[in-house]
Amino acid sequence: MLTFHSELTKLRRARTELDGGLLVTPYECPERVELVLARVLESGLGEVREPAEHGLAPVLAIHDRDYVEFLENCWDDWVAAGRKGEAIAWVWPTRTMPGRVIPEHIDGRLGHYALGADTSICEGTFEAAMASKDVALSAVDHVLATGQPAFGLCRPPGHHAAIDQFGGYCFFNNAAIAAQRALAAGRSRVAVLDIDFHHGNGTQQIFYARDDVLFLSLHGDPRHCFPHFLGHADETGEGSGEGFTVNYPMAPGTGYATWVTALEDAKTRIVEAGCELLVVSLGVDAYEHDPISAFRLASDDFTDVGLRLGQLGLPTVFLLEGGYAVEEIGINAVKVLSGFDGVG
Ligand code: SP5
Ligand code: ZN
Repeated sequence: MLTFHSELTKLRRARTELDGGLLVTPYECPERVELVLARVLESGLGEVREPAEHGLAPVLAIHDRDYVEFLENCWDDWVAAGRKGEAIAWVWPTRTMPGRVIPEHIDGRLGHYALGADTSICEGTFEAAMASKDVALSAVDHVLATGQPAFGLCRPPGHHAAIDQFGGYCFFNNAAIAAQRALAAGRSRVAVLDIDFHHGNGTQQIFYARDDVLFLSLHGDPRHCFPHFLGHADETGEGSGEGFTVNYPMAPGTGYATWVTALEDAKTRIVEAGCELLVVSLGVDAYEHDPISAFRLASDDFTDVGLRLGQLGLPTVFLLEGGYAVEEIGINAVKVLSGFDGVG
């Protein structure tokens, strides 16, 4: 399987993440890319290619222009306001203070466009997010052109990014951008299967009222797990999208036997909906030793995941999402890909 990778994805190196009341070094770091790339190369998965530059048009097919402009200018605006640290949101519209007017001050704008305080914006964030979506677009273009699978080594990840919100380490929703690309290329229905430990709230919101994208997510129950406010089983889509969102929230501590039952149910629904292309939001943070997650998948389970996804027989693009147990992130991601290729 081909891998698409860009060094430009490493342009974001945030120094701070608010975690448990402390400012820690972010879990989502550029070393993740190096670890996955090293494993791709040493496993002989296949050729590694640079993505093309795809510009902003495919981003604007998913995200609002004012949001994209906010991301492009946020760091400069923050510096111009005389701030010393990284840009972290700290005041929000809330249930009692709905926020009808987008603020002009950077502090208010950050709260408007952020869904949480886990993700700081630093120099290079916009450029890295641009490279990440280019990786996703070149990977899906390869699948569309050849029918062969591809892996987009995306970073920063994308599935928490909504139409006009960033957070959960995500800025542009790479999976949504790729799915939209497949529709634009003539596919009539696409599945986005999200196996990251965290619910893909952004992807769900983007496609919630649509029937051309089937979104399915296996994740930690939001009663206990980030992002906490979306991803319940009774969220099934709205309007013509009714039935095209499928959530499998599972308790912290869930192991592979339960998890794979959800995966098989998701596969059945993908077949029943007649999806013509599969986008896999490939987080590997369901791994038992992931530092911020709570499922108990073992390393070898990831090979089986790939094998089971391969059974669908669909043109498939894998896009990296989360996965933070540094050393194992490359091993586990490549296990899924090798399992899919039938060489696991
Ligand atoms: C793409 C992706 O996987 N995003 C996940 C974002 C999660 N951010 C909040 C993490 C909270 C971690 N708290 C863990 C406490 C252990 N020190
Ligand atoms: Zn995750």
